[in-house]
Amino acid sequence: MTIGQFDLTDDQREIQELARRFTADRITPFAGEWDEQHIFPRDTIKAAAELGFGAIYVSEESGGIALGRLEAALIMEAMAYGCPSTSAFISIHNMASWMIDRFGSATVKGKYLPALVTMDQLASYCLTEPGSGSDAAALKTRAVRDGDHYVVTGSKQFISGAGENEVYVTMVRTGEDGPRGISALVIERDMPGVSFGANERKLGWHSQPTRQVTFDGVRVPVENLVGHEGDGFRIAMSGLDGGRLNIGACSLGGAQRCLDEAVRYTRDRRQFGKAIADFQATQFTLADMATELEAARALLYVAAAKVTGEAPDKTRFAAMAKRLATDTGSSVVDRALQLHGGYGYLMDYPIERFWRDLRVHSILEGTNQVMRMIVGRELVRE
Ligand code: FAD
Ligand code: 2MC
Repeated sequence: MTIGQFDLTDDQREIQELARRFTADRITPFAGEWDEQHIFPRDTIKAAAELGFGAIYVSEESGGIALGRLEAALIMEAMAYGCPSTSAFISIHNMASWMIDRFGSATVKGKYLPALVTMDQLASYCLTEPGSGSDAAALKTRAVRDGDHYVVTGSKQFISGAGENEVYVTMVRTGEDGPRGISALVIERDMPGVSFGANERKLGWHSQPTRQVTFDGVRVPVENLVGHEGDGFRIAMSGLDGGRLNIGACSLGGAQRCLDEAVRYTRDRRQFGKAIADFQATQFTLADMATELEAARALLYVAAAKVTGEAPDKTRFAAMAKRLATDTGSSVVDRALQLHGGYGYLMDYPIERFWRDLRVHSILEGTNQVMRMIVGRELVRE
């Protein structure tokens, strides 16, 4: 879709169909078990890479499939129909890999991207610290230059994939306080001095681990710098422009699944002598769910086109779309749960898993208050 053209192209429909088929075969039948037993589905993730889904917007020169952000959103949305947690995990890998491809030197790209595009190695994105979440530019992990190495000390909090993933695109302080003193470094899991906390016990996102990462005097070659010293915050934020679209898309996909489940369930379930879908109250609820979902999807697709096209207002649109898609997604899933009555609360039906998985999308990759901050301050600045 280009802006002003309100339909997907044939190529976009084809990629969407490919992702839907992959989801139906490889994700949907297993996602309940991954959630319940906290299984990290590395084989399925590797199979996604065979379709190019490990490097969706990485350039072809680096082995990626070089698609736009709308195509990425379509893929994430389709996979989230089966499992939002696994889809979001793949999104984070894509974001970190893209940062290396877009801003890295030939050396750092050559060193890491071949194994990342095939997902033989997986990448994490390390911005948040125990003392700096929303105020990301206050991060304290320090990298001090020592000859042709940086010596990195500090810790990162809530890192998706930590412990499992091999590659950590890490925002570190090489200079002054504030955003301009931050650089982006690629750190490997197996470098001496890297260690991991316990796997966090979470409400949702059970198909992937979340851990603290600690760097204790880790010696990282200077060639692992992504971009120049001081560029790290800008690089981290431009990664998040796309990441936020994908998280929004994961909410749309999860919510669409729950809407479809609710339509099916309310047509089958009978009370007071008829299907509950025959009550107008039910139809009005379903109508609102579908309408709000389509509105959020439309904004997200426009925002995705803006990020692909490097539009000047892309960050604001990505923030608006993330805020609306994640809040709407959770609200749609909540109503789907209500329409299932007591059964919606049981693990026998998938709704409660989506309810738990989508909840965190309003918090991570920037809370929805931070999204409002990004939009609001630009509005009053204009
Ligand atoms: P805080 O910043 O302490 O915020 C607490 C509350 O205060 C929030 O409601 C917030 O919106 C509000 N608030 C803060 N400042 C303001 C303000 N100025 N105005 C209004 N309200 C405000 N991070 C990574 O770097 N990499 C990852 O892979 C990653 N994965 C994650 C996975 C999970 C499961 C979770 C839960 C988090 C993950 N995060 C990751 C961290 C996530 O990005 C942060 O949790 C998030 O940015 C919020 O930071 P915080 O938790 O420190 O909350
Ligand atoms: N693209 C490029 N550059 C950007 C940018 C973007 N989207 N956003 C900001 N910048 C630049 C900005 O232009 C400025 O550059 P300069 O110094 O040249 O003027 C610099 O970065 C600093 O920007 P701000 O002045 O906006 O920085 P501030 O400290 O006020 O706050 C804020 C920015 C609040 C928007 C940012 O800290 C933020 O997004 N916080 C939320 C943190 C977050 O999203 N964490 C997610 C972690 S990842 C995760 O959760 C996962 C699951 C992977």
